[in-house]
Amino acid sequence: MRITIMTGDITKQDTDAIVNAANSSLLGGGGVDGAIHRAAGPELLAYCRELRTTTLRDGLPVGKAVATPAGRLPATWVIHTVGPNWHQGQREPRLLASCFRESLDAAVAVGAESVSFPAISAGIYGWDPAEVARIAVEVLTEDNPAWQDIQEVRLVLFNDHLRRTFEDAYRRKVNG
Ligand code: AR6
Repeated sequence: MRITIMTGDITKQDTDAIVNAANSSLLGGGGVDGAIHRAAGPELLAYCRELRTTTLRDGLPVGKAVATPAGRLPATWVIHTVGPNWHQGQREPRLLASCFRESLDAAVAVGAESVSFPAISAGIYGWDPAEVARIAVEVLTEDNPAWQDIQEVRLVLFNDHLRRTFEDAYRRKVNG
């Protein structure tokens, strides 16, 4: 799995899947969630609403992920995951690690070979971006045979400062 760290807008990525930092309702919000729904068009919300009336009546729990088609986006799939909310006391690293892990599992399940991630929980949900970067890199460098068909993971950060934070975390990880 090749890991690319870049500055950019995740809604523009042409990877097979992009990950949405959603909330449990799956019915949209601000930040990257709002941007993804705006760019994808109403079809994406319709898929999410359908999940809420069928398999996810109580919403998507923190740390879980679910895939839907991506509407008008260049990607084929949107993988919605719910990061932990620091402001609500959800501060365990394993919850955020689970978002990255379950998103890759969901990508494999739909046959996606390339996946773009945003900095889950590093915005409205209030996590320290350096901690998000550390956890993301930790999971993405795991040698997990279940993810062997994934060729590329793109970490798509909204500004250069955040990109550097992720690059530093990656460098620290690979250099031991
Ligand atoms: N492309 C890439 N990254 C982006 C984009 C974009 N188009 N837009 C924002 N970001 P956030 P969270 C970055 O707040 O902290 C929503 O209301 C942003 O700069 O989107 O997990 C949901 O519905 C930040 O670095 O997600 C939830 O209620 C990162 O994406 C809640 O926010 C994540 O910030 C989730 O909060």
